[in-house]
Amino acid sequence: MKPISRLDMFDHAERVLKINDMGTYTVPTHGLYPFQWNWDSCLTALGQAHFDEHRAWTEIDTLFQHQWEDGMVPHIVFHKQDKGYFPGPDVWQTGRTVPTSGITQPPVAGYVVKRLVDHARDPDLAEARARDLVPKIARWHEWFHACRDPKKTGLVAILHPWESGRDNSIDWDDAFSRVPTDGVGEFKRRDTSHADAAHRPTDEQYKRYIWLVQRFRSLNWDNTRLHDASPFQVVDPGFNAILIRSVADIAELAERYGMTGIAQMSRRHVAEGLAALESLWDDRLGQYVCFDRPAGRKVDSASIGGILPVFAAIPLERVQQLATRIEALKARVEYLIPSHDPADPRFESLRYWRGPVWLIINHMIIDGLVRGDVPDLIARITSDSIRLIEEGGFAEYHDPLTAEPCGGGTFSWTAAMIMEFLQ
Ligand code: 9WN
Repeated sequence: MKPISRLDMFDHAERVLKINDMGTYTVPTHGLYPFQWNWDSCLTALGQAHFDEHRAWTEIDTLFQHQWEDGMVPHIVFHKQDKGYFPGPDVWQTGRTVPTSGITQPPVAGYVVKRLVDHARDPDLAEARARDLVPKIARWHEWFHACRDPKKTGLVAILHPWESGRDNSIDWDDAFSRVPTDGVGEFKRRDTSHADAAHRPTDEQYKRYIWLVQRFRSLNWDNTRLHDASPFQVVDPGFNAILIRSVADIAELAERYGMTGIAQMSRRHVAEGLAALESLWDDRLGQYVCFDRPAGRKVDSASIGGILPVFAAIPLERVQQLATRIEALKARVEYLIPSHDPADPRFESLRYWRGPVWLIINHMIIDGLVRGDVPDLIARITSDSIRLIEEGGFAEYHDPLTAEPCGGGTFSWTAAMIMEFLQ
């Protein structure tokens, strides 16, 4: 791979976004992911806004055109047929005119919309588009609170590892081992024909992914039943932090636009979420950890999901502790921040969410660290992120020890995040 110079990097990133632009939505990368993915799209819009704000808003509008009647925003919208990805619409069978998957993904939309508004060069455009999106995003948030926190604990559960966006994280290993594989027929994975199998989840994990899809499909994707029917219900601190942050950002926009009901309801959820998040703090690891709902216990796993809460308005003392946690990781990798602690024997530097660095995560963590008065650490994470692209190109993710590019290449959210880092 030809190294990418820092001087050319911004323009190069813009080219990547244009290559992946399908007109009204952007694919994460051609081949491996030929559809619209929920959190990819939202984070990609942050990059598009650097050169075309209209286009950025369209990206999010398109996603919300496929919001379900119950409020859920699906994790994939299958705009066009493409045999290159498994599982496609024929497996999900959600019965929608434009097919979608039946699960969701980390709700970054609220955060992204507020960021687009705050950085807008065209504030009138931003306000008009945000006014339309705020009630839709608030409905999605309400869906989370109603369907993924039925006992009103203040925290929501994911029902499928794909919902976390961190598909094969070590966080899920225990809970996932209780997901059966019986009744899963033969299938042909497509991902491993585009990307190195050694960088991807295992076949065993794929069987369990599909078992869960089949289970939810047998319940007609009725979200009032899915939570209790799922053997996999994990409370991920990172996912919850993203939700809490987005709810807080929507509260602020709603207040600005006189949408008082949304603002009040959102503020209440933020307060409940932040209070409950505290129960996931782990003193030994110095970070947050997941909670396995059916097993009724915390998960002993030092992943990036437990550092991501810095993205929400957690107490300042916790921000400092998470900064210390990242400082400790500095000695174990060449490039921050690994998605799992290398001190854990389960760490794998090349395998997807079990070790590699993801620039979207670096972006959110940097944003949160601003409250912590740690400029050197922020500068270090930013420069590591840029060095990864210089050395490994616009890959989906990178080895934190060597910068080896992994997964798909020419990747939209990697390009978008670089534009944010370089701004
Ligand atoms: C399943 C598109 C998506 C990201 C996820 C990432 C990966 C899909 C897959 O790719 O997941 O949704 O097939 O591996 O884990 O975060 O949104 O880039």
